Parts: sequence; C-alpha cells; structure tokens
Amino acid sequence: MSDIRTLGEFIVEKQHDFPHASGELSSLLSSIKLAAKIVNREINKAGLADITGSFGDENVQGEEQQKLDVYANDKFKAALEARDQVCGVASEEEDEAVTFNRELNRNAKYVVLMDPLDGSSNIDVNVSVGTIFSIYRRVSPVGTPPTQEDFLQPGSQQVAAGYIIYGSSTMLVYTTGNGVHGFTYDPSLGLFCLSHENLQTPEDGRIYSINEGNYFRFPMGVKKYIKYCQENVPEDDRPYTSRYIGSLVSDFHRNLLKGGIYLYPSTATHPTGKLRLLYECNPMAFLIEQAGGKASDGVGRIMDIKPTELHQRAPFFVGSTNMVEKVEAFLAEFP
Ligand code: AHM
Ligand code: MG
Repeated sequence: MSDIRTLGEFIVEKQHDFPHASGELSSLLSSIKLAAKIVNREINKAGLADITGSFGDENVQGEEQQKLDVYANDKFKAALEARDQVCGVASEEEDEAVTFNRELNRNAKYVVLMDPLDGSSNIDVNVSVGTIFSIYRRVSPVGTPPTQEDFLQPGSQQVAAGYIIYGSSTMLVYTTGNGVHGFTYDPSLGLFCLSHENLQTPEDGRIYSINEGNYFRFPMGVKKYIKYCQENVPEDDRPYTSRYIGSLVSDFHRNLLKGGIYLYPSTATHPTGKLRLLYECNPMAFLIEQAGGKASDGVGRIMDIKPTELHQRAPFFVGSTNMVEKVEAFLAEFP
C-alpha cells in the first residue's frame, strides 16, 4: 500500500512546480477527478441501463447529442462550479460559454474548456471514449464575469490540460507544464494511482492513425504521406502500421505510449477539418509537446493559433516529432 501514489497526493506534491502555486489548481484538478469517477461509473453501466443512444437533440455544431454526452457535460460543469476556482466553462456541448454566478466563482481565476465525452458515438459499441480538458488563467479582472477573451486564448497560454480515457482501464493523464503524468483508476479503492510518471513519446513512431475513408478528399500532401507510410522500405521500418479507433483520446493515448501520428486533415467538404481547436487540439497539443512530441495544423504550431471563435476547428497532426515534421514537409511541397 505504501508505494501507491494517488493523484491527490501527487498533485499536492507537485503543486510548487506550478508558476502560480496556491493550491487552487490542485483543488480544480481534484474536481475534475471527482467528475471523472462519476462519469466512469455511468459509462461502465452502458448497455445495462437506459443511458446509451441519442438524447434527441443536436449540439451547436449540428451533431446528434448522446445521452452520455449530456450527462458528462452536466457532471463536469457541476463539479467545477462546486469549487471556487473556476469562473466559467466552455464546452463542446454548449452553444455559448457558461458563466458561474456565485460570488466565489466570480472571484475565481480560472476558466475551463472541455469536451466532456469525446468519441461518444463509440459508446453504443463498447469502444473507449474520453473527456478532454484545458485550463487557462482568466485575462479579465477577477470579480467580474468572464469574457470571450478569457476563452479565446492561444493554446500556449494553457496552465494545465489533460484527458480521462474510459478504456479497458480508466486513466487520467495531465500536464501542468512540467511533464505528463498518467494515473490508472483502481475501482476497488476508488483512487487514481500513479502508473505513468513523466511520459515521453518516441521521437519516431510506426503507427499512423487517420480515417482513410476520406482519402479522396484529402490535400495532396496528406495523400502522399499516406502512401509514404505504406511503402515497402524495410531499412526504414516501413510500411507503418495503420490503427484508427475513431475516438481521439484512445488513438492519441496509444500513439503517445507507442510512438505514432494521428491525422485529421482538412477535407474537400470540411476545409478546416473536424476537430475543435479549443476543446480537442489545444489540450492534446500541450500534452504532446510536454511529452516531447509535436502538434501542427499542417503549417505551424497548433498552440500558436489565436482563436477567433469558441467552436473553431483546425486541421490536426499530432504525435512523434519526426512523423509530424514529415507530413508538414509533404504539405509544404504538395499543399
Ligand atoms: P466528437 O467530439 O463529436 O466525438 O468528434 C470527435 C471524434 C474524435 O474522437 C475522433 O477522432 C473523430 O471524431 C473521428 O471522426 P471520423 O468519424 O470522421 O473519423
Ligand atoms: Mg470531441
């Protein structure tokens, strides 16, 4: 028992790595941990209770909301509001940013952006899904309601980011800018226990993850890169392996551990790709950079993009540095 380090203990231990250490971020992360446990419990029952399937509504992006999307959104919002560190939340499932109105929340320093249940269309078939979160210090004055500027900060301003993967085991992986740490949930103890300290991703990988069904809609540089991955060049360890779950958190998590690249390019029908800059790309970009990898929109660094809209999308290439640079080179030559 003595060698178990829980997420709570670890956060307190590492608190001073954080530039504005005051315990507030620790408390904020622990509210995320609590909501994760509640959502995990519900996801584990999927298939038994009447909790899967469509909610009968669409989110702001016209995508059908699943019951568990709505459930996860509510639980994370409630957990964040219940502590005093967060003044507002922007979520993939909400049209507008949500302001927390209690006085304690108005005096809070942080905003949270989240995708409460990413890949939720996979739940009905028992495939892993995830929660993605991203935390910023507000730029508006404390004591006032948060403004758009608080939410529309470039990813480089994130103070913490992470995800929960509800997989064959449930894990919480996060960074506060001092490395990436992973915790596996022990359901019998009800605790997230440190299992992956200081995760580093290989500089080179052999896995590429992309929805190849869209092949004919991809830019020429991406088509060329896919062919490059498939070429038979044994001295260069090619062909690579193709793996695509269709659940960003799961695809990202596997590639982070094993080395690889996840690609969601622009397509002829979706010129800015599918993934959301604020809820999906930026937090994953912060994590991968902290793990020694790279995240790009095909031209430049994801975290340097200055957002203009909450639900903005961006082409996304993330993973092992050499692989991301390779696809950037193809795109530069064949835009
Ligand atoms: P969602 O946020 O609506 O669940 O959409 C994001 C998901 C990602 O998890 C996944 O990588 C991608 O969409 C899959 O898209 P596609 O089915 O077009 O390959
Ligand atoms: Mg999503």
